[in-house]
Amino acid sequence: MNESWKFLTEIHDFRDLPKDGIPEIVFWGRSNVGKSSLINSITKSKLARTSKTPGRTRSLIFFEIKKKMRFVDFPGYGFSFIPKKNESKLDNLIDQYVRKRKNIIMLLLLIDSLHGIKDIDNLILNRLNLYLENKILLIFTKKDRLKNNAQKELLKKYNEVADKKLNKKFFNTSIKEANTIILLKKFLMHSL
Ligand SMILES: Nc1nc2c(ncn2[C@@H]2O[C@H](COP(=O)(O)OP(=O)(O)OP(=O)(O)O)[C@@H](O)[C@H]2O)c(=O)[nH]1
Ligand SMILES: [Mg+2]
Repeated sequence: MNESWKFLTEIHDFRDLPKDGIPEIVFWGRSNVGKSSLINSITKSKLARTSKTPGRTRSLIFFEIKKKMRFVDFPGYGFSFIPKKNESKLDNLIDQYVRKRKNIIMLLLLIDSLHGIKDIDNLILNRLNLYLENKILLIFTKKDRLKNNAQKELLKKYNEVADKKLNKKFFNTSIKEANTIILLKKFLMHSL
């Protein structure tokens, strides 16, 4: 069931952002980490385009439910096969959005459970902390892919880093494990 989540708009320019106060929750993280898939899981829809090819999403995509809340599907970072000319405009848009957009109530930074927190994630996190420090949540995705105990132990370590070192609330999720999605969804819906 699609609970009346709708595609709202695709933004390439800061000036085109909706001018209202509807709260926005941003999904960000490395290319292919599962941002669009997580949005689809939470909204029980296929609204966000997912792909096996990294770098699929190249603009800010907005979904909305009943004029109450928006999810923003961000382009992934760390994908190096995009022409630089197009990237600087996108970087600029993201930078402006993060710095100036008052509607942001939360930013979910997605981390692949198997790969953990990379240098580029730390770089992004440091910058985000300047503007959105207490609105950032870490989401460790694709936890169904952890097959052995060593991998599961590593996720526990990443969780500990998130909590103790980075001072962030975190969730471990898999689009294949409904309970993990329900837990996160409850938290997001109660944040209004
Ligand atoms: N096993 C597993 N695969 C997942 C999960 N979430 C996403 N995937 C897969 O990971 C791939 C990338 O997912 P996307 O949702 O397109 O990732 P994205 O972060 O939106 O990617 P970009 O838009 O390119 O930055 C797809 O093949 C998904 O099916 C998960 O929880 N478990
Ligand atoms: Mg995507």
